[in-house]
Amino acid sequence: MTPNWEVEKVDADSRLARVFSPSNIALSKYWGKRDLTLNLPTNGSISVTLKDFGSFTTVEFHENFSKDRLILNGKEESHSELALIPPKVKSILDAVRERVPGKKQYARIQSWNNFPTGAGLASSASGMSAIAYGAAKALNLNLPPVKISEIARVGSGSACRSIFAGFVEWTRGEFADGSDSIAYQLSPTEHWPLKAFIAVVKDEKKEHLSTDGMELTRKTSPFFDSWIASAQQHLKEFRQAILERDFQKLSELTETNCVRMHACAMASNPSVLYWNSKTLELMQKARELRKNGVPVFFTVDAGPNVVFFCEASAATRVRKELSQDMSIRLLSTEAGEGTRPFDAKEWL
Ligand code: 2P0
Repeated sequence: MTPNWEVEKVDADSRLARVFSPSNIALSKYWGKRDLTLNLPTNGSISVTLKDFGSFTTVEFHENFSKDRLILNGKEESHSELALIPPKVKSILDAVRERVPGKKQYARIQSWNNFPTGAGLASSASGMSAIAYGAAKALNLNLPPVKISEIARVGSGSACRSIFAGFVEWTRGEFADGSDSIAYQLSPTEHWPLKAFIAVVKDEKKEHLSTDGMELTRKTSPFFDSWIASAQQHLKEFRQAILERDFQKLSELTETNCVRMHACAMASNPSVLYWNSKTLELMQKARELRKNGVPVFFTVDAGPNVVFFCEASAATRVRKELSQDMSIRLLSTEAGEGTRPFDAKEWL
């Protein structure tokens, strides 16, 4: 189906906003929740916001709407026989609506992802951040980005990072209400414009949803406490490597963090195993290239696909090496801006 960025308003009384929200890839990963409802993490994380891949989303409020609706990639999403939208989406809408005096209005959300489903790009990160930003904008609320990020987090943890550009940290926080578990920009895109290649290994839906995988890991992996301690402990070094643009250091930290997260998940019962043989082969490929002087490193999210980050100067070489592999589909992008309004005409 062809995306229709230019969604028509119901009529002049509609309160409508169009936003684009990018996906993000964690270098230091969020894997474990200390609060399931608020999506509070057991450890801080650091990500890179992606320039080209994300969700184009229209949020529209109207007094004539009789329920909230979510239309995702052209298809109505309903959570139950009652045709309700997913509870996490409702939580976002309610958190925004409760700030507006007067009669509650229902929303119609239409969201299009411009990346293939199953590409290993967290569609919940871009989708939920787009809804939070779009709802606030449609209702003319002048909320600071950190507040929108907090609202987005309740929809999906990683969504709180997509609000911001470049390198973004999401702190663990200590408080039960989540007020100190916030995302902020560590450094802007232009500080270190890394290139990213996503090697899509398989387009099938993943075996474990992230939330389920995280919970199973937290409850059953004997390595969970060590994973959390290690992830928390390395955050300072991550910040330093990014601020100093120390590629070798960032490579080591990112690959170690990725392997530890997956090792911890794999040790769950039943095992939470996202990799396949191709995943391992691609991870080795990054290491081999780096050994030969090419500044590139890998990371893997909750799926079999491998993301390669490299210095801009190495992008041609990395693309050439990876495009020889006919069994993967290669997507490329770079670090980019955070959630923002978009003019539909830009995309037609
Ligand atoms: C991350 N992931 O930091 C980690 C690394 C996947 C692997 O955040 O349950 O979709 O909605 O809060 O944000 C994916 O988890 O999970 C994720 P919920 P989310 O990017």
